[in-house]
Amino acid sequence: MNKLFLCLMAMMGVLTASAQDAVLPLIQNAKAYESVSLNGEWNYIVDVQEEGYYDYRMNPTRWGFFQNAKPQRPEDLIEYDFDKSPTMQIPSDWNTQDERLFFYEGTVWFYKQFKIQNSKSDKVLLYFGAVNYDAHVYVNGQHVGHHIGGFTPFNYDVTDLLKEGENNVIVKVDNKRHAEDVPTQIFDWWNYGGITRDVKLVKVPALYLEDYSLQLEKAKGVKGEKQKTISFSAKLSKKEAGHRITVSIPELKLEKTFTTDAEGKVQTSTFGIQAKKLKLWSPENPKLYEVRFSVDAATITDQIGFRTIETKGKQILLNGRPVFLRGISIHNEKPNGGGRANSAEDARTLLSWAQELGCNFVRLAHYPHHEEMVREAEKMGILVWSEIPVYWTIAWKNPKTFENAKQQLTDMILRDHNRANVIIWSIANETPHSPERDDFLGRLAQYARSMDSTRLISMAMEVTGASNYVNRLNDNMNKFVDVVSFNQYIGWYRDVNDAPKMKWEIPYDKPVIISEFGGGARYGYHGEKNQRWTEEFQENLYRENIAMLDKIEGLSGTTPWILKDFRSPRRVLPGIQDYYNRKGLFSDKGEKKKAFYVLQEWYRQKASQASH
Ligand code: GCB
Repeated sequence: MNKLFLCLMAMMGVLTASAQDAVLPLIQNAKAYESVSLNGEWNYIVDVQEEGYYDYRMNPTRWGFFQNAKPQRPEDLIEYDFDKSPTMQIPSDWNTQDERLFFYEGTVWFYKQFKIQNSKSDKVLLYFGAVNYDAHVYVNGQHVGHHIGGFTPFNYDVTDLLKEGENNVIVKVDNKRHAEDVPTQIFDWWNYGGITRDVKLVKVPALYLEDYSLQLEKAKGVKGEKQKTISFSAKLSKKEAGHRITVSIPELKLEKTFTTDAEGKVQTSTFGIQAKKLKLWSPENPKLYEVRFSVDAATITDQIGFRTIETKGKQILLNGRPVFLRGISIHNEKPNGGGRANSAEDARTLLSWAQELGCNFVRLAHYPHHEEMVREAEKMGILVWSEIPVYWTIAWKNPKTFENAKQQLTDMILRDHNRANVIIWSIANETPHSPERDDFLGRLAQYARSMDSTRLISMAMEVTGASNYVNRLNDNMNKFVDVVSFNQYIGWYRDVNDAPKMKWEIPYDKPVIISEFGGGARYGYHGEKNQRWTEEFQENLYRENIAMLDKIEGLSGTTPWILKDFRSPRRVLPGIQDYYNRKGLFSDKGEKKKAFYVLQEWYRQKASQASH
């Protein structure tokens, strides 16, 4: 097959054998391996009409930009040139990097040239932390894969495509919205496009641990037990029996060896450890152990904490003791101004604000955040609710939409299932009730549970059964979730004076989380408490809501909306919103609004009453 034919096949979605082989399941703990960062300056071409992809008849073009062609003779016609195109820093979103692209939703091509010298590694994976939304990836002109979903990592085996000396990666990124996508066409946050998280080449051995899970077994009443049980499972990158996988925790003087079955797996196996030896992970003591995993001669390390999370009636039990989740919702936006947050430093700033507020919990809304948000939160002792963007009116009947949501859920779980602080997988937000939606979400919840039975499943529901002053939660999804969570906006989308009169009926014997409440205020705008958009209005709204919500039976936590003002195309009011949703307790520049102190005060009280 000649190269042009291969390229055409790739363009038409007919992947070549090598390209198809390149798509690999997500590697567990990519951080643990030696890697070469491809972050930094990438050239980019804004391609409004996808000239680099289709010809004028909408067939695959023979001028495909992925070829990075250069004129060979003076008469050659080539109408693009990556080397002469502008550059932007990767990772980033294009909207805040180039002012022409602030509102742009479409295709941008990215190009990075890099050198490989004396590379000695058995296998090389090209790893993307996230690309929003639709990405075609090419290495040295060869299509290696197509990925959809803007917030989850993915990787390809590019070992055979790389060569000594100069190489290039080209990524076609498209963030146009479609009704069948996840999220769908309408959502209340900025559709930041681009290669928004780190890109790297990860060097792995020929045989490596594709996935592993190490955690404390869920057991009622762990308190007082003499022996605790740890469970381990693993999967190699090849289906080969007889390989030895050793798990060791030097600090605990613990070492166990397991042998893989014909599938290359270690099925869930358990072993005991003396209870008094093991320090459990908790917000008060976020203890992480260094754990070494060896496959044959190769060893990687991870930092792992041990804790249990379960529910009992209307309580959430962390390490066997009831916990009240003093939370806040967060978007994965930079702490100062808009733009996608993309570093551990951004994560630390956002999380330190949450801690100052008195939080022991964050809802990472409405999609999987940067891995560092989860890892930093784990080190800081902050529990996490992690979510996929099944948001509002998803195309419930479309099987591809279901597969897409399922894939995003899979990759979210795969990436973070060894993080002790992640306690809730959320499968949706504010979805309209219908039999199709129930079927979709029911299957998704069951799938999430089959992937990870050790954590709690939830989703942010809506209150639908409201009569005058009685709010009744009535959602068929109740039977699939461990924690009943719902959003409510008394004081913002409904009169705040209703708050003292409201009665809440939650007819389920399950813990309750109020996954959203809040209202907007522009920082520095002051007035009476009934003057919308003032800090005083928002402050009063928080006071009234807290008084009302605190009375809900089984209330196990809240994650008010939201830590910081965030960009949204829905929020256009000049002088007030200016394309920001103003429900933040911090302004977009990180200034505290008055309502911050109201919530902080309540959380202080809650903390002083709590065992966690
Ligand atoms: C909601 C959504 C959230 C919005 C928020 C609002 O219920 O879940 O994504 O941003 O309301 O500000 O209206």
